[in-house]
Amino acid sequence: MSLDTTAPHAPPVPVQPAARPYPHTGVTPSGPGGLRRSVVADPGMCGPLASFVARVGDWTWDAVGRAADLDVCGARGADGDPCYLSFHHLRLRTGGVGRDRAEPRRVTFGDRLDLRSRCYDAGRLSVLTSHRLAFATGADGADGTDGADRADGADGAVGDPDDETRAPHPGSLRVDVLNTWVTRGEHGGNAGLLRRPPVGYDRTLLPSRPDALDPTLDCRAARTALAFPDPARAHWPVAPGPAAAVDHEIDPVSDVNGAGLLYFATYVTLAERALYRQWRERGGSRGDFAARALCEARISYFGNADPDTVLRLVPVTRTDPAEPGYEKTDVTIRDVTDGRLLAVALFRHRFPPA
Ligand code: KGA
Repeated sequence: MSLDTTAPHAPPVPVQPAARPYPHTGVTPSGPGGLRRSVVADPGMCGPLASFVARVGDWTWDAVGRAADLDVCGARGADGDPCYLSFHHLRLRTGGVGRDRAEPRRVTFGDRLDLRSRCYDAGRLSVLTSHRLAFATGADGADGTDGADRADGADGAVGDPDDETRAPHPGSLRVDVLNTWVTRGEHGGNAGLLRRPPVGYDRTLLPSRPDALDPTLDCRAARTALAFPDPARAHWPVAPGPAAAVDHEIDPVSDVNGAGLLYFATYVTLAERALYRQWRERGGSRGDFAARALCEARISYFGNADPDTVLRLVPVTRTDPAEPGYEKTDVTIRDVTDGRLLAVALFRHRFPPA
């Protein structure tokens, strides 16, 4: 036991030792295509949304590798060229209200988290992975439930088709990720990726994707409308202020992944940065930007780009006429040179948390 010596005139206050290490590397299989993972949040996944999303990406590759019995990182096509399980669509939704909303930015060092993941065959060389993440309480996640109940709700097991489209429970968040196997085309470069399966990939090892989890129609619509379909909020007016297009030269220091591709988490960083810049131009403060609660983040990846590319990001923000602190922003990301659409993103935020 150590003693608190910061207050010399007060009686010494015993400081409890940190809880014993949590088995954070624990991964157990959980039905077809599924696994459960105990996580202790480390600094690499905390803070920026993109850091959290990057960790979700690692969990996704690991889950697919286990479910399909494949070395995802070393995957190669029949011609010997590398194949990448590229991120094609990502949707993150947070459960809970006000300050209890289970937001990625609330995750801090040492938090105990329960992760349930399931991979599905999504056709056309694609895999859909559904992750549910819940804050556990207590040193072992032992809060009266085993943590799993908190992730899934006591009323539905993971894999229950009736449960698959459910919004996240209070205290949990869910991330649904669609990945597609790709390789570089004959001219190399990142602009013209091609669908290509790696040797040894057996989609029959994965359960079929529930139709309700198919993002294809939404993504197709987003590609033409430059925003995801959202009839319930179609009447929201565009917030007054500048359109605030942001040009960004892909930065080889920070934006490119270990395979030379524009990193999927970088798209999130750039889109959020465009949001922030627009927020500031609308007169918002730094503090208020950070205080907003993230309800949803969504992104469709339509293309990649080479490191010498300049990107143009255009955010369009709309406000709920009935609740002015409730906003959604659609962001497009294009190659400036030819106007090629690389991604469409959506963010929904509430401020102040209520
Ligand atoms: N999500 C879901 N469905 C989509 C979609 C999207 N983003 N984009 C297109 N679709 C649907 C589309 O509606 C169409 O449906 C079908 O997929 C084929 O589209 O056939 P339908 O029913 O009409 P399309 O455009 O013809 O596909 P394609 O030309 O074959 O191109 C597919 C790829 C995956 C090659 C292309 O979309 C692409 O390059 N996307 C970018 C992928 C990417 O770069 N991700 C980030 C890279 O980083 C990364 O993944 C890793 C691993 N990382 O960073 O570590």
